[in-house]
Formats: sequence, C-alpha cells, structure tokens
Amino acid sequence: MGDFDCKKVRNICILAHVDHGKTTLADHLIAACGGGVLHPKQAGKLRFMDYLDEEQRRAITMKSSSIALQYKEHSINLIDSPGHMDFCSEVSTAARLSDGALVLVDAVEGVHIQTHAVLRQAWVEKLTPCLVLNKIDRLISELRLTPMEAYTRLLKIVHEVNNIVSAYKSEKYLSDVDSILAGPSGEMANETGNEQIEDDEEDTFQPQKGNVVFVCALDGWGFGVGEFAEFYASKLGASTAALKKGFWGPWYYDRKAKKIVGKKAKGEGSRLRPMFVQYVLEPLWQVYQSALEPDDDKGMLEKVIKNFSLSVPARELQNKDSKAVLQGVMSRWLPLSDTILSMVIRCLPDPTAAQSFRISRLLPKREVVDQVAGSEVFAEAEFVRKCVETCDSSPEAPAVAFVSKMFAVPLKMLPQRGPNGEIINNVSDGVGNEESEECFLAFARVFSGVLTSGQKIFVLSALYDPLKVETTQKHLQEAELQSLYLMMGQGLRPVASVKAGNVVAIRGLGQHILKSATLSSTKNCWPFSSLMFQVSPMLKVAIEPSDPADMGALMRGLRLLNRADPFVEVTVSSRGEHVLAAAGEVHLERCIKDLKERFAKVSLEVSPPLVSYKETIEGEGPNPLENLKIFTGTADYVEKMTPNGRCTVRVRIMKLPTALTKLLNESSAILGEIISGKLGQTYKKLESQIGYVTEDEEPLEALRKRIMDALDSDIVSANGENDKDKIDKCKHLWEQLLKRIWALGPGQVGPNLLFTPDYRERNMGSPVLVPGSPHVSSKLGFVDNSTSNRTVEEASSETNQALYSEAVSLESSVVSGFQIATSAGPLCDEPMWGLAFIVEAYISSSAAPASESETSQQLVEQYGMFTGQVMTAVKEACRAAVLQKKPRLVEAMYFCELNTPAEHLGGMYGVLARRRARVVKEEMQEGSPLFTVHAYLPVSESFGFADELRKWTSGSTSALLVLSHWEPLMEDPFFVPKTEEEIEEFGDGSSVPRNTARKLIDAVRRRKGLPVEEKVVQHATKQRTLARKF
Ligand SMILES: Nc1nc2c(ncn2[C@@H]2O[C@H](COP(=O)(O)OP(=O)(O)OP(=O)(O)O)[C@@H](O)[C@H]2O)c(=O)[nH]1
Ligand SMILES: [Mg+2]
Repeated sequence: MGDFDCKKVRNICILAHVDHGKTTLADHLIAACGGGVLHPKQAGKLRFMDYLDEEQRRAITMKSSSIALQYKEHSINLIDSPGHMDFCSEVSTAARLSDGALVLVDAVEGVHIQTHAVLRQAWVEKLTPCLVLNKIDRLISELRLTPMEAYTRLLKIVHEVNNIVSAYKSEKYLSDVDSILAGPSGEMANETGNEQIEDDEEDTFQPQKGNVVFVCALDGWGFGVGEFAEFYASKLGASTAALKKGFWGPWYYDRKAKKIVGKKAKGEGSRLRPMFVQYVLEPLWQVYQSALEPDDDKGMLEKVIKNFSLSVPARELQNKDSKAVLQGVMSRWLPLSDTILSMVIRCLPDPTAAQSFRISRLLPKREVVDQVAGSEVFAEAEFVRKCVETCDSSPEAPAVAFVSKMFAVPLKMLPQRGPNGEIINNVSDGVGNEESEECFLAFARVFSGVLTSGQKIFVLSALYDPLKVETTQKHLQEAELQSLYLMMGQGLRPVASVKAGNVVAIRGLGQHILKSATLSSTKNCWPFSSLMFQVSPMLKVAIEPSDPADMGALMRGLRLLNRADPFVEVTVSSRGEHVLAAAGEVHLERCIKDLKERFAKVSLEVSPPLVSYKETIEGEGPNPLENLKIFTGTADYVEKMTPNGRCTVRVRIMKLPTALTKLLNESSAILGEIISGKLGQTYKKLESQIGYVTEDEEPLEALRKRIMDALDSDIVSANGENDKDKIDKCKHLWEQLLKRIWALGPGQVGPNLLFTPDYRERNMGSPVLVPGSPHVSSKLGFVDNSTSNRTVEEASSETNQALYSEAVSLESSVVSGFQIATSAGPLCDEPMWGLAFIVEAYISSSAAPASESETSQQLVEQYGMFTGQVMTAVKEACRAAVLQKKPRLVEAMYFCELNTPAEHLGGMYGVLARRRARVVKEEMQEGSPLFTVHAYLPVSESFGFADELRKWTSGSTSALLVLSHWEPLMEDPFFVPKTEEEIEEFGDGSSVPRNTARKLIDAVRRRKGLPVEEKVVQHATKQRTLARKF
C-alpha cells in the first residue's frame, strides 16, 4: 500500500502578506472538502481556521494550523499561516511541514514586503510554489479597470513575483529584506534591482503552465487559463494546448484565419485584444456588470448560464441581493475549490517526490572522510537519511518526524474517545500538576516510517550528534507518544498511527520539547536542520504580578507561555525582573492576554517597553588612515592607575568600520563556535580519521574572506578609488591589526575588538607590559598558531623575570575588564557597539619590597586583590576612553512599509515626523489610489505607532514593521552651546532643552536606577583628556 498511498497525499500551506485573503480561501476549500465541518454558505465569512478569540476579534491570523481535506481520492493537509509580521515565525513552522505553497497576492495591492518574505521562506525550505492572484473582483467593482487595464496589472504582478523568485534562484539577493532595504546607504541603488536580473531561465510562474490562477476568494470563484482553454477548444476549433499558450501574453486570435497570431502578424491598426483579455476577462467583466448594474438586463448572466450549462436554482437567480446572484452564478461557473485543488494535485509534489529534493535542506549531507570507528553508527544514520529521502512509509522503516512547534490546547478540548471509540482518561501530562487545564501538543510531520500511539521514541535536539557519545546525555531523550491526532483546525481526530508524508498532532511530548525537535525510532539519526526565523523578538517588557504573592503563578505562567509560543523569549534580567520578549506590539498584547487568562491567571503589571540600545563613539574624521595611525600610535590615550599604584592602564580607542561591525554582529553564532573551538574540532576530524563536513564551503574560510571584504569596502569608500597609495597603507595597517585580535566583547563574541599591545613599543625593563596574546586571531587563522607563541623576553634580572610572569598572569584580568566595559558603556550601561580597544597595562614591582608580607596584606585589605584592581582599572579606563571620544547612542531601527490613500498622506507624514522616522521612498501604486511609503523608524518610537496612525488617517493606512539595523544617533547627548551662533540659538547652556539622545539616555538610566542628570556630565568633563607622557 505504502507507496501508492503516498502519491495521493499533498501537504500544502497558504502563504501571503497580511490580509491578502489566505483564511478566506481556506474557508472555501474546507467548505468543499472538509467533510462538512463548514457549510458552504458560511465560507469566506466564518474564517474557520481563525478559531482563537483574539484572531476573530482582530480579524488576523496569529498562528499556523492545519486541516485535513479530501479531494478526489486525494488527502490534502492544508496549513493556513499568518501574514502579519509579528507572527512570521509561524510561517517558518508551516513551511517546514509542507511540500508546496499557495502564494497569494492581492491583485489590487500587489507584491508587498511579506510577499517577499514568504517567497523567500518557501525558497529556503525548498517548497514548490503556485501563485494565486486573489481579489480579482476588486479590479472590476472597486478600481473599475477595463479588462485591458486589469490584464496589464496582472501581467505586472506575475512578472514581479517571477523576478523575486529568480533572484533567489540566482542568489543575487542575500536577503529578502535587503532587496528593499539595502542598508541605510544604498537604498536607492537597489530599487531597480528587480530589473537587473537577466531573463536567462524560464519563469517559475506561468499561467500557461497551470501554476497561476486568478481568484476571488470572497465570492468563491477562480480559474486558470486551462479552464478557459478547454471550454473554447471546440468553439474556436483549436487545440486546448495551443489555446493554453495563447491565453497568456501577447497572443491574438485571428477569427478569419482561425489562427493564433503574435503581435506582428496582428497588424498595427487591428482592434484585436490579447486572447486573455478578449476571451477570459471580458466575459467576466460582463457578468459582473450585468449582475451589479441594476438597469442592465440580465442577458449576460443567462448567456453564461446557458453557455456553460450551469444549473443555478431559479430561487437564487431571483434573489434581490445582486451580490448573492453573482455569487451563485460565479461559484457554479468557476468553482474556487476545484480550481485550486486541481492545481494543487497537478502542480505540487506528493511527499515522495518532495522529500527527495527537500532532503538537502532537511538533512544536509554529511560525508565520511574515512571510515573507521563509528562507521556503523554513520552507516545507520545514512540509512535513515535515505529513508527520509524516499519517504519510506513501510512499518519496517525507521520512524522519523520533525516537530516544528508546540502548541497548547485546553484539556477540555481534547477528544474524549480514542481511535477505536475507547474512552480516554485525559489527565494532565504537563510539567508537574500545575497546568492541569492546558495540554501541549506537538505539530509535526512524519518523514519516514510509521508513528503509532503508545510508541517509544527518541527526541533529538538540534545539537545532537550520533557520532559524539558526549552529546547523548544533553540532547537525547526518550519519550512515549501518548496519542496521535489528525487536525481539523481546532478539532482533533484521534488516529492509531500515521504514515510517512503526513502531518500530525502528538500528545505526550510536552515535557521533552520546548520549541522544535526531531523524533526518531533510532538513536543513530541526524537531527533535522533548524528552522530559520526572519526576525528576532525585539520588543521587551518587564512583568510582575500585581500582588507579590502571585509570583509563583506568574513564573509558572511564563514557563507555559514560553513553551506554547515558538517565538517568545522569557528571561530574567540582571536586576531580577522577568522580561518577556515578543516580536511586536500585536504579538506582545496576545502574549499578555494569554498569560492573564490562560497560563498564569493572575493580574499583572506590565512595564513600558524596555528598548535596547548600544553605545558607540562618533569617531574622528572620515580619514581612516589617520584614525588608524592615531589608534596604533602612542599619543592619544586615557590613563588610569590601580589604587595600590602598581599598575597603570592606558587605553586607546577607535571606531570600527561600520561594515565590519555589522559583520561581527551577524556572525556571532559562528564566531562563538570558532572561538570556543567547536568548529575547529570538526576540521581536526577531517584530518584525522573519522570526520565529516557539511555541504557548505568551509565556514572559517568564508568568514575570513567576509572580514577582508568588509574592510576593503570601507577603505575604498573612505579613500576614494584613486588614492592607491593610501588604500595600500590602510590595508597594510589593518593586516597588522588583524594579527593582534586578543578578544571580542561583550560575552566573547560581541562587535567590539580588543587588540594586543604592540610589542615594538613596549618598554624593556620595569615597568613591565601585560603582553596579551592574539587568541582570536589565531582561531580565525589570521596568524599561524605555531608562531603566535610569544618568545619569552630575556629577563635582565630575576625581579624582572618574576614581574614578567606576573604580567602574563594578569592577562585574564585585562580581558575581563574589557568584557565588563563593553557589556555596559558609560552613557547608560548598554553594550558597546563597533569599538576597538588597545589596552596597555604596565605593572611595576611593589613599592616597598621590604617587610613584604605585611604590606601586601595591608594593601589587599585596603583595595582588594591586585587582579581585581587591574580589572577595574581596565574597565574604567575603557569607559572613560569612550566618554572622551564623543560618545553616541545607537538605536535599533525598524524598516516600515506603509500603504495609504492619497488623501491621508499628510496625516501619515505627520505621524512619521513626530516619531523621528526617515522616509526613503514614496511611490504611487499604478492604477490605484494608494501610495506606498518606505521609512526607517526608531524602535523606541514605535510603540503606539499603529494606533496613532489609525487615528490620523481614519484607519485607512496600514503599516508593517521589520527590524532592520542598528544606527547611531548622531546627536551629542552632552551638547552645550559653545560657538556664538549656537549660543544665540540655544542660549548659554543653562536652559538648553535636552536633546533626544539625552532624553533616551536619561530614561534608560532612570529605569536602571542609575544616577541621572549632572552625574553623567561631570564624569565626562573630569575625564576629558589625560594624555601625557609617561
Ligand atoms: N473583495 C475581496 N475581498 C476579499 C477577498 N478575499 C478576502 N477578502 C477580504 O480580505 C480581508 C482579509 O481576509 P483574510 O482571509 O482574513 O486574510 P488573511 O490573508 O488570512 O489575513 P492574515 O491571516 O491576517 O494574514 C477580509 O476582509 C476578506 O473578506 C476577495 O477575493 N475579494
Ligand atoms: Mg488569515
């Protein structure tokens, strides 16, 4: 049975920008094929898949959920996904479990920011897409376009979507959002990006191929050109195949010659319209007009009914409501569910076909370099991989499934009977007894073998490695599958077993899986590759119970929420607050509601949003060469001394090139692996006997190259291409510096660098310099491991020798000082951003060598351990160095896409201006009264943005926010008027209003309980410049 069975299964998801009609479309498919769970009359109105109260209230989908449909002997698992940016992690979930995607685009609004995002998600997960152009009715009745205008518009959308996909194919875009964003400097340059892609391969979406359909989900009709080709084949006396080709693009039908002709043959003056317009759109338009215009005779309707031999009950035709008549006719003439589902079966792959090419994404190939020990394990893991590749659904095959999210359902919602009608005792299986009312189910897809309820299975986390025994303990668990359910939206239908290629909900894994995991019947299996999320949870609030006695309930609630929502992050801040991080305002609101009503059930106090900032410096002039020289030179530094006077710390600081900062920030995960030595091990294995590499090119090599590229681009852009000499000098200096990377910070992987002091400059004799060693450089491969061992200086005397050893032992104190300083800058204790430090710590021998034991004991008592003193001195010197070099606050920025009718542009710009937004593009949407505006909006200004926008534009403006980048706020927070002009403008300084930077800093300081006001400034002046000769 197995194989045959599988060919009749399709796993598909519906993806689109928010409000383009996904859930409405799903309604019609459910009404037609959902086994009666939804009455056709309600289709499009009920929004069956939006079963959460909050979803119905806001009329947007917030989670992905699945439903099993039956269509012509096929079983189709349909997953509806949310289009709102805040819930885009649910799109990743949906995509992983599906093999094909219906990508919807609103024919009026066209391609939007989330359309890019979902196309990318489908591409990453190797889904086969089909294009659904929805809301065709709006072109007729709302925009009142002529058929010809409508055709041009549709043509444009199809073209645009094809361009996006072909860009992913040719990997010209690195990231979807980049295509629109292209960073703060290059946004304009990339706008034409779409056009630049050459047409060297076939378009993905072609109506004539049958993978594009035109629908109106609201009224329940839709068609592909195939439907019309079949109908006209006999009438026009042409073959269906020829007509299909002719029904899209510049093809015309010459009635006299009974021939399909191209543009040229048509002749200039001819009144022929493209076949798609003449034979497809015009009849549609006529039906709509005759139904909706009251005076129009109903001739056209009758003609259609007769032509297509539809049986529309007379009762429906006589309905006074012309919309109902229209719906009655259209949904019989061009039934939506048939159009969509026949396309799904024709164009989208069954699980066997799909898994054979999705395998490289699901389980990337690992190669054995040489087979010795562990080869049996490896061989079995490879066998499992093969079974996944072929979607082997025989009971003998290893059972493998991927859980892409956990979701909570109230216990009372679970079916009371098992697959055979037996009564099930639904007792809580959760974490302890605490959530007796909620039960966690895993949303999963079986990729190989058969899952049976009651089966024991291994749960592998993403870090599990069958070849490394040591990962077993932490990353492998054993669990029992208590029950398996087929999902019908909210409804659950118990089943005894589920075969490979199907989607299922599993009960019994609540304690074992937090968010996602791989299930396998054998230990010798690779975990599936992790899901890719497009944004990270950015909006943070601190939460506490209104009544302190409810703390326990709150903590339990937070734990449950963390499980139930794949995307929230729950942490405890350094000040002991419980911090909840969500993707955006809508998401946050739902989380709080869930917490209050379901998970914690106590009343809560929610803090205003905690916005994260970074701190950096303005840096010197634009001349990188000068900066580098100052940085590596000796003159400009901040100096501190330890209280016992034995150690003097000098710190020099420079701003890193922006491109490098960005790169360090993005690559923190891989940098972490490299620095902690994990990645290194893989490569060592390569050289030794058993080892494997992933398919990617060597990541270390790639990272090194990206670092060089980032530096090069900065050097060239700052110096201008022509100044070869300067460029070379700069490059040379950087090459030297890259050999001296001692540490990254904060937290070992942040975007700040600590360089080792320059040996050539060091003083011989006393005081002795803490040398430092280029750990990170050698890990990154910028210096050769063998030569990085420092040559021990020849000590001129024994004391020096002892002092030298002490200096070496202080290295870790210097690094710690640097880490602490970079984790909390001087402005408001926020992490530093894009800074480079050189720390020189000189130690001299104790001032009083006589009566040694006594004095040193006293010193320890007075100032603490020497190592601690050094650390503190380094930290303070680093922070002081930042203050001295024009410190600046760095803000997180959203990229914001707004759509607004022309009459509300003014109101919208008003809101943008009040919130310090920077507009980068304004464009009128062709053929519609809407404007699309792109802007950058500081995260700190984004709260209540949507509400304010609604208020000022009568609710007609929609806005979507995506986290984009970090950007320094170029205002001087300590600005005091100095020049005459400034004094004239701002007064003498006593009454200067605080600027934005200062206000933001003060707000953070107040929140953190740091002294606000004069304190900060005092600090700044005190440390102004300490440069002097040593
Ligand atoms: N005129 C018209 N309106 C439609 C059509 N399809 C959907 N709509 C309307 O568009 C709005 C959004 O529909 P939904 O189905 O909720 O959209 P969605 O894509 O599921 O939205 P999210 O899940 O929140 O991303 C609703 O008001 C629908 O009635 C259509 O074909 N024509
Ligand atoms: Mg929806």
